[in-house]
Amino acid sequence: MFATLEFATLLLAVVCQATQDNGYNEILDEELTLVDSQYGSLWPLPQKVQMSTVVFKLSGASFQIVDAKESSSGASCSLLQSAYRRYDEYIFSSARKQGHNKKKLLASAVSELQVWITSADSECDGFPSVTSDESYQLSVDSPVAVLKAPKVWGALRGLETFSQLVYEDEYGAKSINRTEIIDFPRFAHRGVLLDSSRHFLPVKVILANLEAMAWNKFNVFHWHIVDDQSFPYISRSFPQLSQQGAYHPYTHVYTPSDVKMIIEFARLRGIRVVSEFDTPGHTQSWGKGQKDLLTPCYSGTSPSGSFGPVNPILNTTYEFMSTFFKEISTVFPDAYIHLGGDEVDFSCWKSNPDIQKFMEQQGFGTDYKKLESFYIQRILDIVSSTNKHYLIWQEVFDNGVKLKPDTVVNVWIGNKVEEELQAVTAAGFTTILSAPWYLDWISYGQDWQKYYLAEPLGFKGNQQQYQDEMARVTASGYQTLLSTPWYLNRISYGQDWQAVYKADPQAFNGTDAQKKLVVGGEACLWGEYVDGSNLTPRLWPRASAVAERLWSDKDVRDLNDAYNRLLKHRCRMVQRGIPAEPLISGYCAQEYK
Ligand code: CP6
Repeated sequence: MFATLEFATLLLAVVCQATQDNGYNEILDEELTLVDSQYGSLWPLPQKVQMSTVVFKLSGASFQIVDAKESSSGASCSLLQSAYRRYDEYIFSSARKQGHNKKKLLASAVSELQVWITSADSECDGFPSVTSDESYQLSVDSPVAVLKAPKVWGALRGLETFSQLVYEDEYGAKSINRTEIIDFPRFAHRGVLLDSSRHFLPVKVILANLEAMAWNKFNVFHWHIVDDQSFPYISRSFPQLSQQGAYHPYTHVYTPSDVKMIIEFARLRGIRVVSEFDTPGHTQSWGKGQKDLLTPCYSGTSPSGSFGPVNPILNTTYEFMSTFFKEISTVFPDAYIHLGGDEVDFSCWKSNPDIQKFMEQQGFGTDYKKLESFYIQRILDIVSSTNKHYLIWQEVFDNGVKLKPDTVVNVWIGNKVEEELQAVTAAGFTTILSAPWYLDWISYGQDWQKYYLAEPLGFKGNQQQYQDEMARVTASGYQTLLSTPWYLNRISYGQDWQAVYKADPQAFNGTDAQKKLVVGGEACLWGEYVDGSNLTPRLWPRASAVAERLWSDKDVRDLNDAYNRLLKHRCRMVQRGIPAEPLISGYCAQEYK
């Protein structure tokens, strides 16, 4: 009796309002599920694809990937031989070798993929570079498919494409359509930035993501290896840098053999490893193991005990940098080193009387950009003397540092991107774009704080939609339960890959010559909010959108077609063992185990 009465008054109104952006995504979602792509699951889309409706079977247990007889590269090329094994495994996974049709050739089957390196020098034992030829031609026919590429780099890209063409028919038989593909990248520099300083990234996680990069035809791993928070790189010349500056001197470090392994794993997949040692800012962790490297900050007339950017007025600084970058130039084989140069905070330099005196002596007045330029200029000279080229963040260019003509300017600041690209290329510099692709930018920052501070009783403030609803419901005398502010699935809600997909590196006002100077772009996953536990699903398939923008023709922008292919591409990554996050509701034939 009592129970029934009470129950009647206990009607709960659960407030779960949809927001406006939600509605938008629902509409897009509907539109995007209409048709299957004529291009199957190809990602990124090749430059020219002719796919026929004629279907061949891969002849079960006997199908092989082999060197073409005419190929300039043979059994001694371990890069290719290991790629054949990898792709054989991807194509057949476990489904193989139980085939009944062992030697019996099917009437219309593909029995071999012949890989034919056409140039005399296959570059099998070399390192990929910004000028590497990644082009290839793929002809899928019966009884053999042929993959022709001038260099091994194109063969690697073509093997990935071939594996993407294979699908299972309704009986589970591996099938492939007759297809002709001519392919090459739109941009030479297609990078992913990972940050191993804000959080240590286990080697296994880095390798897994290099693997996924190859599936997406990315070719640069921009390794932002050290920063303020930690120094995990073990230096031969200055072991105390990691001993004092790493999160842990033995477990949270990259040994010389770790670094070697990462570089070789990347090379075997046609990926360059471009290391970044960011100075003079972002160097707090360096100061722990290297006395007098950083600028002592002053409060009034005495040192405050805290430190600022690298001290640019001491000879010892340049002696240290000289030894350090000599080491780096031998450890990392790539022709480029990223020297950072971003976000230099002048307040500490300004507070230091020795620096003030130096500024006077040099005639810099109070223009600390001149001091920054003075420092960077000397670092650039040091690095040039090791015969390396360099990349720098855009501030170095913006501040008027004199740069060598081969410098690559990395544009990252999100406003006035077009103006910046215009200015950099007008000055004749090569540039790569990162600004639209900060994949760490979710609802940026520590969004738990927003959830934590949202107040169920705060509806008098009337600041948010749900607060009106709460006021209305409670005014009618009902109890309520609030869910709106705590939708933990809302990141930047919906399919944020679409905005990423649309951004174009060459969409600025400039001559054709200027546009040629844009050599590519990078997807950046800064490390503040990611470590080994969430890096991979946060990166994929969102970085895949960047991959297609940088590889495929500029007119490949159809979101419907992209959506259909990306769904399958994402399921393929899941099937190959990468926990790529879903785009939206749906399922994969084989879920992640
Ligand atoms: N670390 C370093 C960072 C960033 C940069 N450099 C950064 C700045 C702003 C955003 C994201 C990342 N975390 N060394 C700038 C290139 Cl939004």
